[in-house]
Order: sequence, then structure tokens, then C-alpha cells
Amino acid sequence: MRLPRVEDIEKRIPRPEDFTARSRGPATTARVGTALGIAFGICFLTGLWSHFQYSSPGWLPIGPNPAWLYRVTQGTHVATGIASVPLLLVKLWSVYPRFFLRPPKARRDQLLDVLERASIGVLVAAAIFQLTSGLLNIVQWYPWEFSFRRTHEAVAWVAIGALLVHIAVKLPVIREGLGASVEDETPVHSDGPSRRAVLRGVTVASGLALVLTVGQTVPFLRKVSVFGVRDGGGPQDLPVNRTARAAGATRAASDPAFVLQLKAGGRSMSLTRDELAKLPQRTHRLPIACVEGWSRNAVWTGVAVQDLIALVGAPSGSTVIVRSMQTRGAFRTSELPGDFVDDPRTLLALELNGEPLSLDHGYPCRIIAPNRPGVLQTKWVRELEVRT
Ligand SMILES: Nc1nc2c(c(=O)[nH]1)N[C@H]1C(S)=C(S)[C@@H](COP(=O)(O)O)O[C@H]1N2
Ligand SMILES: [Mo]
Repeated sequence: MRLPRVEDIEKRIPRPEDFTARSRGPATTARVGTALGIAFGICFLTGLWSHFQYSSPGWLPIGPNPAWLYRVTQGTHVATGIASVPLLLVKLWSVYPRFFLRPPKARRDQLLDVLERASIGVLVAAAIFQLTSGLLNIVQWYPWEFSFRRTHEAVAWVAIGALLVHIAVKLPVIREGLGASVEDETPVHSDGPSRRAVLRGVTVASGLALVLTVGQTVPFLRKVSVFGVRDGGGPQDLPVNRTARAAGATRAASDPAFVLQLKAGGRSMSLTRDELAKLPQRTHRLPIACVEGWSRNAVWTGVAVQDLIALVGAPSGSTVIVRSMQTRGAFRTSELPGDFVDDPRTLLALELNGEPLSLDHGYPCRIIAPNRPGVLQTKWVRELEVRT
């Protein structure tokens, strides 16, 4: 048997010229790329913002105002991410013949070629990773071992860095591509759809991806968004993120002997649910805004956290640690920073939309505070401890 020669193999590998779709080329790539660049930029900034809202850095204190802020930033983050999927696919399709360019002959050019390919490789890998891990997180499927939040953030920096390098290197080509007319097609290569058709197609695909999901956070689009992960329905007209059963909290939460523990320094106190209900009640309309992009307003009634900690002698601006009946998982506890405790809308809620909380919404009592990421709106609360 004769082994194939290197030249024979090389002949079989396609060349960029073999891809004849007339719709490819800088005019298409630059337009789709610009849209993708803008979407990635917005996604990056709102993503960074989400990290700040989880644990605000000392130099940027984030407070309870405006109440709807996280709802908007996180809704935008997830929406731009989803809209990016068709853009990224078409962008990759429009340039992939270049993958088959033969390496240049000159040594110096070879080095540049390797550098360019490596940087694009990093960008493509990071972009694909961000969109896939983000989408999987939305559907709450974690087929990986690593921490989603930390990895999604770290790779975001890689992606945005590689993107900036890519834009800088390609600026002349981008300019030329944006300047070139969409109509202007080389007559030699005439198969496939026109550039205009491809651009229209990707706009429609991206728009559909957006409209079919964004109703999970934009109320008047709820009925249209059939692919939204949470359609807005659920017990008491509010979606449930994790059920009491999934959290392993059912038994403790339905125990009639429940008492809430309040602690501050050496002082402590316990209150039954009836005693909580006899304290002065406040009612506020506040959203649950989940990191997964869905959000929904609801009317909550309960005791202001500042009133509760006053019972054990703690001042209103104290930091409060919230502990739930859930025994495992990252969200079983949370911290309420002083700014939030100081806000009278920060409640230990007993009622939702005019009824006692359902078990899945956190019965016997749960935290609800303005401008607070959903994961920190702790359900099935058993203890509030003032940090001293
Ligand atoms: N103890 C506990 N509280 C929790 C969670 C949890 O897993 N455990 N999930 C949080 C998340 S991610 C969200 S979005 C909100 C959703 O509240 P809901 O299910 O009442 O709509 O609850 C939060 N409270
Ligand atoms: Mo959430």
C-alpha cells in the first residue's frame, strides 16, 4: 500500500476560493460583526454589573435604589446574549473559508499569521463558551463541575480582551467592509443567497430570538415569548425558581412549631409566625429579578427588617445575615448590607399578592428587598443575625 504524499493531501484540502457563496465577504462580515460587537459589549458591561450587585466592591456601593435597576440590567444581559447566538453563527459562517488560507511563505509573515490565528481561536472559543454556558445556566442544567459564576466572569474578560485586539487589528478591513455596498456583488461567484438576504435573515433570526424570550422580563410581551424559560405563571401568579422540595425545606417550612430567631450581639429573641403577623405590617410592590433573566413584579406584605432588628436593640443601618431552612446549596444564606436594611421596603415578607406565601415562594417567611438579585431574596427564613 502506498502512503499518500503530503502534496496529495494538501490538494484535497479546500481553498478559500472554493467557497463561492456570493453573500460572504467583508461587506457582510463587517455588518454582522459590528452588531455582534455591540451585543457583546452590552452583555459584558451588564454582566460585570451583575457581579457588582452580588457583592458590591468598596469603591462602588450599590444600594436599594432604583428598585428596578437589577431587573433591567440583568434582563438586558440575558436578552443580548440570546440575540448574539444567530449573529455569532452567521459571523463564523461568513469567515470560515479563511480558515483554509495557506500559511504565508516568508518567515516574518508566518509569525504574524500564527499570532492572528491564535488570537482569533481564543476569541471564537471564548465567545462560544460564554453563549453556551449562559444558555445552559438559564435552563438550569449544569453539566460541569466548575463554578458557573466565576468561570463565566473569567472567560468574559478573555473574550472582551480578544475582541478588542481583533477590532484593533481588523479596523482597516472593517472600515472598508462597512463602506462597501451590500448590493455590490461580484458577478463571477453567483451561487447562494444574496448579501441582502443573509443580512435580513440574521436580523430576523436575532429579532425572533429576542422577542420569543424577552417576555420573561418585559410584561407586555409575556404572551408572545413562548420560549421564555419562565413564562410568568406559577403559584400566586409568580414563577418559582427552586421549589421547597428541591431545596429540601418542605418539612422544616411546614412545621407548625416554627419560630424565627433574631440575634444581635448577646441578645436574642424568637417569634412565631402569628407573632410576626401581629407586628406592624408594610406592603410594597417589588420585583423578583432572577439572574437567569426572568423578572416579575409582585405585591409583598410583611415586617420591615429594620423593625425586626430593633426588637433586639440593633440600629437600622446594621448588616444582617439571613439563614434559611435549606441545609445545602449556595443560596441557603445571604447577607443584607446596611443600606438595604435601612430601607423600609426591605421586608421579611409573610404574604404575596394578598395571600399567605405558598410553600414554594418561601412560607413561613422570606426576604424581599428593592434592587436585589433574585438569588439573594432568601426563602424559608429561620434566622436573622445582626453582624456586630
Ligand atoms: N433558600 C433559598 N432561597 C432562594 C433560592 C434558593 O435556592 N434557596 N433561590 C433564589 C432565586 S435564584 C430566586 S430567582 C428567587 C425566586 O423566588 P420565587 O421562587 O419565590 O419566585 O428566590 C431566591 N430564594
Ligand atoms: Mo434566581
